[in-house]
Amino acid sequence: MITILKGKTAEVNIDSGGPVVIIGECINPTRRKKLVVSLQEHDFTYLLELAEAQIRSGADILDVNVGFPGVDDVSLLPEVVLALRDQFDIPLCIDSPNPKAIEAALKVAGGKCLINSVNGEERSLNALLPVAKEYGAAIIGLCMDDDGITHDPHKRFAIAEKILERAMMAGIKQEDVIIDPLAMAVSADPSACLVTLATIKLIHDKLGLNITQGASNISFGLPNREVLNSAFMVLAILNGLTCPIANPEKITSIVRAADLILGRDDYAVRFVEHFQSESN
Ligand code: THG
Repeated sequence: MITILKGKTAEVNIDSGGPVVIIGECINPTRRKKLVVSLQEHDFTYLLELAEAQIRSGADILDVNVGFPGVDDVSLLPEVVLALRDQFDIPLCIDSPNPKAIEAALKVAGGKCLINSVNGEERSLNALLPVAKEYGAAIIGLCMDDDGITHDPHKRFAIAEKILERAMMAGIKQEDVIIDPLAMAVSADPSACLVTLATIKLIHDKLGLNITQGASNISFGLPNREVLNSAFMVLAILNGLTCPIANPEKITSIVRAADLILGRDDYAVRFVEHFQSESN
């Protein structure tokens, strides 16, 4: 299954049998005070620096989230999208809990964006599927619904199936549905990672869809988070994760290694290139 996303002219293929595609997470005010302050002042210099640094480190797509307390995201999200569009030809992943902000951003974005995110709740499906169809966007579907988050992989899978079915009924192609199985903190629940890995495998094997997931959720509250995130990342890739949302500065090396090991990097071209460009 191939999901095609577009920037202004550039295309990125997320291929469920191909190399991993990295969605850069850093345009997100969580724990980035400097981004909040600069966005409040409508100064996009730091935002553009974050974009540039992530692209240099291996991001194929940029997640764009401007959520902070008091923000008017219906006006700010499209402004930020335009500033990024002006400077970079990279597909965007529009990340907001507010469907109105997502729609406002898609209106100005052009290309083919990814909506982050839809979930199995009726309210979410009804608000966002028509918007995705109208603007030709792909969607990320989170495996949660009106009953919350389940710890049964088969139930998470059933939610993924429901999102896919409803998306197709709304006229969205199946390759434009990417599933996020949800990853919870392993410090709070010893089986949290196993549930996610089992869900990934079910979705990969039975639906063949592309799969995304935040890289750092599992390690909340623990030391050496990067080691844990990396170990989980390679296991998730083996099970069918194809487009993680992560910090490219921290994740690209392990992703290139996993692709090489899994036979998705002929003659180690991308692996070698990555470490050559890192040492420059
Ligand atoms: N699924 C989907 N979308 C998501 C998430 C997900 N969007 C938001 C989030 N999770 C992914 N994005 C971020 C953005 C920033 C940070 C973490 C996740 C962050 N983290 C710490 C920091 O920088 O201090 C540490 C991260 C790091 O090691 O760099 O800022 O799960 N669909």
